[in-house]
Amino acid sequence: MTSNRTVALVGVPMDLGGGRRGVDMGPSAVRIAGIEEGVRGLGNDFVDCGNVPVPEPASRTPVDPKARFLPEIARACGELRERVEGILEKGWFPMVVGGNHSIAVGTVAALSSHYHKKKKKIGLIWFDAHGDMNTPQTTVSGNIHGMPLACCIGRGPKELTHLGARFPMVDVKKAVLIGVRTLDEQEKKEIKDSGIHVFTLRDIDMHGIHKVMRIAMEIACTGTAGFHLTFDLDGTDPSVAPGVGTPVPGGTTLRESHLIMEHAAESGKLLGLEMTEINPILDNQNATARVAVDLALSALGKAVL
Ligand SMILES: [Mn+2]
Repeated sequence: MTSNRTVALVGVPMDLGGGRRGVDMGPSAVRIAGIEEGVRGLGNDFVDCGNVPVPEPASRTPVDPKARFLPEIARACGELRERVEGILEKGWFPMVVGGNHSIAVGTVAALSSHYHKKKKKIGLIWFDAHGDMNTPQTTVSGNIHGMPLACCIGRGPKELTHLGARFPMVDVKKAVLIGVRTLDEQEKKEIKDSGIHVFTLRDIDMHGIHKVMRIAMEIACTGTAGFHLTFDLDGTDPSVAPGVGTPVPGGTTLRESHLIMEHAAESGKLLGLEMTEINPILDNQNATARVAVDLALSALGKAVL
């Protein structure tokens, strides 16, 4: 299957809002791993829109210990929103590469705003080992990369929850969290209280990723223009993707990860794709960026046959 569209890459070298340094090199690692050649090889056009400028953590002092670097992250996400909205207005397909997962707030703000203007909603599939459902009230670390899913469904600092033209950017009933296998105690309460759909690794083990994705896409696509897939590389097993900011054992296999992407491609409902938390410092010869490229190509329709 080829897709024959224009894929527009935006890098976000965001290293604010996480614990361990290095994910700012993710966009560069993905370019070096051959994203352009891969996308073109599927019959698409490719436009590299460059990187959104993000300040170096060392050049800034976090003010709020419960939401570290919030003003800087909100500014970068605002700029990302503008760029991705521009891409959508041209009819191009946005591929956003991070950077830590806080960048998803900007991408989702863009998609939500773009479709809101057309009087449509968007669905959201969030693939992750973690919940990303903390808020400044529940966080232990103060790291904003543990909060972006909460922000997308309207829970969190106003600077992030109100980045889009619509509030909440995504209705909680149209959002699905997949791959989760570690949660903070407070975060568990947030998840239950929010009513978000969650498929843990146990659910994937019990039912298979095929069934989980079919249900997830039905939730995210019913009554919406389609869905955004934001893929945290730490959702896959560390044996597959060792170079991630916060590795957690027991993730999806390489094949399960590809099947997620293949389902997304076959649905014809994928509005945007995001690959986050690639950390070349912790990686093995850029293996994680290469996996990220292969997975992204599957989401664009690359198939074995
Ligand atoms: Mn994440």
